[in-house]
Amino acid sequence: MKNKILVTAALPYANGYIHLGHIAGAYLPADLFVRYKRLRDEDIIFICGSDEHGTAIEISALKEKLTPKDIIDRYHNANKAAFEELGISFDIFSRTSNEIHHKTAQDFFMNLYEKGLLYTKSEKQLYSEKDKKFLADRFVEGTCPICGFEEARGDQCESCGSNLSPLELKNPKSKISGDTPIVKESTHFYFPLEKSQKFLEEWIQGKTDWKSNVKNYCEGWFKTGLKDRAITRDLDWGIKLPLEGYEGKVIYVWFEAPIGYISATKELFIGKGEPEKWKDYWQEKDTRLIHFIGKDNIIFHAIVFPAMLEAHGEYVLPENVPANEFLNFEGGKLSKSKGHGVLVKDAVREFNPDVIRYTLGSNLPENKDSELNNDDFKIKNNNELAAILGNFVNRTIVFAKNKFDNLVPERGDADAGVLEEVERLAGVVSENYDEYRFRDAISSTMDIARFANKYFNDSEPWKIIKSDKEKCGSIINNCIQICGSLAIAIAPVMPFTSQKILNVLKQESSILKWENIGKAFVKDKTELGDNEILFPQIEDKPEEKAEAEEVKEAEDNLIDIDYFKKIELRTAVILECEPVPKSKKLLKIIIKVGEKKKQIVAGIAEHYKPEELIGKTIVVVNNLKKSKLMGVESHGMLLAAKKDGKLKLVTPEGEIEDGGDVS
Ligand code: B3M
Ligand code: ZN
Repeated sequence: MKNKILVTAALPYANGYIHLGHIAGAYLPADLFVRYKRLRDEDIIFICGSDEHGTAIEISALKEKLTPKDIIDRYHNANKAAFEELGISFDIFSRTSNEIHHKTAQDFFMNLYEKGLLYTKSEKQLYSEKDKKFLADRFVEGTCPICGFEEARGDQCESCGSNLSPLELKNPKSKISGDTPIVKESTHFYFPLEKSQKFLEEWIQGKTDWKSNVKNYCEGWFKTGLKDRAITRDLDWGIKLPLEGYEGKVIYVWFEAPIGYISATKELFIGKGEPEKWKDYWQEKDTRLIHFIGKDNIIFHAIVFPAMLEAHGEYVLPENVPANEFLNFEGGKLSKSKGHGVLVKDAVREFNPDVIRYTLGSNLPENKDSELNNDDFKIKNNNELAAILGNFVNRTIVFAKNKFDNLVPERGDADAGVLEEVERLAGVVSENYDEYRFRDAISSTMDIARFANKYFNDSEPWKIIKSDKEKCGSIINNCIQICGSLAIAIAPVMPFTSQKILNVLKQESSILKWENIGKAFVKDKTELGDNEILFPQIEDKPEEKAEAEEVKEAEDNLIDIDYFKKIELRTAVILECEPVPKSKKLLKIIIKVGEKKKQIVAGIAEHYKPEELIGKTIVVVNNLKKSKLMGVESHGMLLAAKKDGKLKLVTPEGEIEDGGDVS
């Protein structure tokens, strides 16, 4: 039996809209991993939800003159919808305001309390007489004692990333009223993190497969020495302490939020009618618990929560915490708390969700911060998705439609090794997914499409069809099978496109199993569905286009129509053609332009054989001054189009006599 896999992605605060930085930090890598593992038939669940307590929520409510409940409802629903539109496939997206979570978190707290692991301590806290309350965490702002940033929050400095306590801030001010707080004593419960250090250090040392950014970060904490942490706060909004005599206190948000992963798992299985089954995932010791997070949450997921789970004793500890760094957008940090960034809800209106997933996935900040520009979506769509993947699927389907009556041609036995190669390439993709290298997983996925295009080009079915239709059918069958394999291989990163390919191939979703990659599962004579351009070109927006054109005009030295009219373009028919002696590139060509015969020399010998050209109608510049190329006279110039080193003659569509005016 395979081990169960329990994947969590950080619970986003329900006080703002999810942006692309969050997606690149935690949700997309988690979704890639989960979707890949599902294709491998693993027993895996994917847990997330909104983090709905803490001062972050209360502050947003104050700012907007709403209640915390208004705030969390608005953002929970909006974020849930945005995740769905982007194809982030949680098994559940729960919320920490649910009763089941309050109960689970209180039970967890009581478990530690009853074991005598927690202790109380009276401590100095900031208190605002004007606001009549203790100013916990984000209720205070002031100057960071480490880097001098003037808007550091009471819990953390956004500028240098240091974790802080309100008392450490210089010039503290209330976020509510701007009042300068006084210092007053308050009693809180503490979790003995200092005692856990030895255990945690040894435990993390054994994690040889953790990413170095995560391990280094933890080691930094161990060097400074872990300190006990207060796990209660003087606040109204939050999970009440389940103990008499502590009214007005709630459980600290960072203590209860990770427990939200457990509560959400319970809720998931209650919904499935198996209320005890959550235990199989949290309490079976072979479960692989994996937390996907951004780097600012490492301390809580790699140190504090494991220490809590260890202290509780009945839970598995994370096998891995593959945290990502930050994604910068157009040179600036994407940060929800400063209200700057690209929101998922807006991005999905503008771009195909798979294009967003692919573009972000190719730029994941896996080992260091990464950079994204708005143009990247267009560039990735046009230059990679459309040019490589979309192109291959399209040319295959169009060929089958036009030449094989829209049916999958018979399999035959041409090029038996191609599907094996596809399978081998998919093996590389697998390794990357298994080892949390998602950027590599995505680029190695594209290698399959690159290979597919090369196969199409090299086998030249458009030529073979003239001499051997059966063999051509066999080649196209291979290409169709590769389309099928691609639908599976791209499914983790581009689930919507995967489905579109399956629709054209008339395949059920049950075919989506990794083991089917490289198999010929599309049956002969299957009638193909409607072809759809998978990745339409993304054009510049009108204003960008106008700007680009202006720039181009200045650069290009544009000509006016009269200038163009001086060039006499005519149709001509090729009568004779031969290589120019000692030249690799030049052909000597005799053409007829209406009544006149003339000789031209053209540099197309590497692209056309002389005999292929005879009889072709082409377009020539008819009024070019005479020139000599390798000693041979030329009285004109033919037109040809060039792309990626390939050259094709410009020819008029349909029948037209030589000597015709081209304008
Ligand atoms: N809500 C922090 C954040 O949104 C926090 C994560 C909780 S994970 C248990 O970045
Ligand atoms: Zn700082």
